Order: sequence, then C-alpha cells, then structure tokens
Amino acid sequence: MRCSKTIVGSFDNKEIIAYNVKFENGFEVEILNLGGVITKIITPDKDNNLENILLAYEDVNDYIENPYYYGAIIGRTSGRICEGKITIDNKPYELNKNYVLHQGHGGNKGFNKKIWEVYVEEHTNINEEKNYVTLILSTVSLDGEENYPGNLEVNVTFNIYEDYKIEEIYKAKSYETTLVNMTNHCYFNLSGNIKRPITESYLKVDSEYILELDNTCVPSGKLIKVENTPFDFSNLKLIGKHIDDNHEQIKIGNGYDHVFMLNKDKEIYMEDKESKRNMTIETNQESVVIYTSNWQHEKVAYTGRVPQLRHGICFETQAPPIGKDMCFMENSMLHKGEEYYQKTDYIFSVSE
Ligand code: G6D
Repeated sequence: MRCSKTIVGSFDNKEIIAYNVKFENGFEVEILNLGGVITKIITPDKDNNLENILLAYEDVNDYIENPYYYGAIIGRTSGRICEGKITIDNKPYELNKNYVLHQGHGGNKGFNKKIWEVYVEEHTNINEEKNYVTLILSTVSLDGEENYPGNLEVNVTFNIYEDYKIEEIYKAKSYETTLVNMTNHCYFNLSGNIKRPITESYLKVDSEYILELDNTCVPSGKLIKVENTPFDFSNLKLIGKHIDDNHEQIKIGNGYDHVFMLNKDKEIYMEDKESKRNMTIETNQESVVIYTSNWQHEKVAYTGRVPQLRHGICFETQAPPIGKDMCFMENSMLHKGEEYYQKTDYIFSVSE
C-alpha cells in the first residue's frame, strides 16, 4: 500500500495536488485537493485487467472549469434549487443562479471549485484486517458565500480500503441555521477505460418513487410511482432498455436525470456483464439522483477521446433537491448547532 502526493497544477494561486492511493492488488484511487475530485478508481475486470471506471479528464486543468462536475464534491447543496429561493427562520434569501432560472450544485463557485485542505492517514493492519488509507478534506464556506447564511465548517473523509471499498463521510456544522445537501458527482463506467456506453450495463435500485420534474428540471413536489414506467429498476434491468422511451419525464431529463426516493434497504447495484465488474452503493441518504450523462461533453478524457453521450452514470446520493414552492427545503435544513452527516459507501467487485 502506498499513498503519494504530486503537484499537478495550480488554481487560485494555490497548488493543485493529486493524492494517489495504490494497493498491492492493483486497486488505485486518486483524489485532487481541487473540488475533492476523484480522477481514478482503478479496479480489475474478470481477466484482472486494471482499468479506470470513471470519466476523467486528460488535462488536469480541465478540472478548474469542470462544467459537468466530473468526480467532484458537490455543495453546499446538490441539484437545482428552484429560482434560488429559500426562506430560513422567516428570512428570504436569493441564492446565486448559475443554472439560468435556478441555482445548481452550490452556485457559481460551489464546493467543486474549492482547494480543500487534505490530511492523510495510512492504516496498515498487521492482524490481517483490511489495510486502508484515510484522506480527510476540509474547508470553510463563509457566511454569504453564494448567498447562503452562516459560516459552515465542512469535512469530507474518504476511507479507501484494500478490498475495493471507498467510504465517504460528509460532516458539516454551522452556528447559524443554513442549508447543506452534499454529494459526489463521479461518472461511473464499469466497462473500464470508457470502452462501452453505460446503457449496456445493468442496474437495480431499491426505489418505488421518483420526484416529478417540471420542464425546467426542478421537483414539482409530486411523487411518481416507478412501477410500469422507465424508472422501475426494482429488478436488475438493462440501463438502456427504456432510456429513450416516449415518456414525459424521460423527455424532460433527456434520459435519466431524476431523484429516486430510496426504500429502507437503500441498495443501488450496477453490473457490467462483459467485464463482470459490479458496484454496490450503500447510503444513509433518503434519495439518489441518477444522471446518465445525457448532454455531449467537449473535453478529452484520459482515453484521448471525448466521452460520448451515455458513457457515464452518476449516483448522487443526497436529500431531495428544493423544488417549486420550496418543497423539500426542510430535508436540506441544518439547524444551528446540529451536525450534517452523510455516509455513502462504494463497494466494487467482480461477478462470478
Ligand atoms: C445537468 O441536469 C443535469 C444535472 O443533473 C447534472 O448534475 C449536470 O448536468 C452535470 O445539468
């Protein structure tokens, strides 16, 4: 097991540093201090080919703009906030709008644009337990940043285990009531090195409802039962099977770009039948936005090619975004003196 750090660029008069964790078995994870971006998750396929299962840029400087939030920590909030309008303790706030009518993913300069402080701990267990490396990323979001109230102290811990598991623990606290709803924006592709579209992978999501989106992609406040709709993944299903169906919600999202409300088991499972790679996501969050990369990207990935449509899938575990008439706002509220806590685990394996 080794953990190295390399200066790979600069932004905002600070160094961009890549923290690379690699185990004897080839499992490798790389995280930047810029935006907490995960640039590499390298796992074996059925033939032990070690390949990256993420979309990631070839040029690290592309993470400075990162318009599609590749691999990034998202915050203060995730998804769209309808018209940027919130009310906290009867006081109205107008959050910065970077998504035309709405605020998206924390605004013009969300957590993906921060240079985070990084603290590294290596844990080598001689008694045959799992070796792991801990990266603790911390930052402060000041009162008034993107028009949010309250100074917010944030840290995101990545525990990276030798047996192909990444634990993410998000914590935040403020001395004023504010909003927090963080996530991670990795685009996964289990074919390895972006060889095939994610529409050829299979997905199972323990969810009976999605949130209805209006035609500007914000929650209307209504729930839609997934049964007998393209959004039903209650049994393992080919992602591409209904992704272009003539369904109003599919047309609004141009594919899947929706909030799946999770049942108590909260299991999300994806597998690629050709590589035999699979991944399980376990989370304490009440929902997950599943986004199937429905808009053409422009920048070249590490493969030397621009990722095509549907060549990455995001599982943005979070509270439901704040929609029309401030629906679901309480789900993102962090009352003063409370601590925000999210735990989301990624567990990777190879199917028999
Ligand atoms: C689009 O609507 C989608 C978002 O869900 C996604 O996070 C973003 O692209 C990268 O705005």
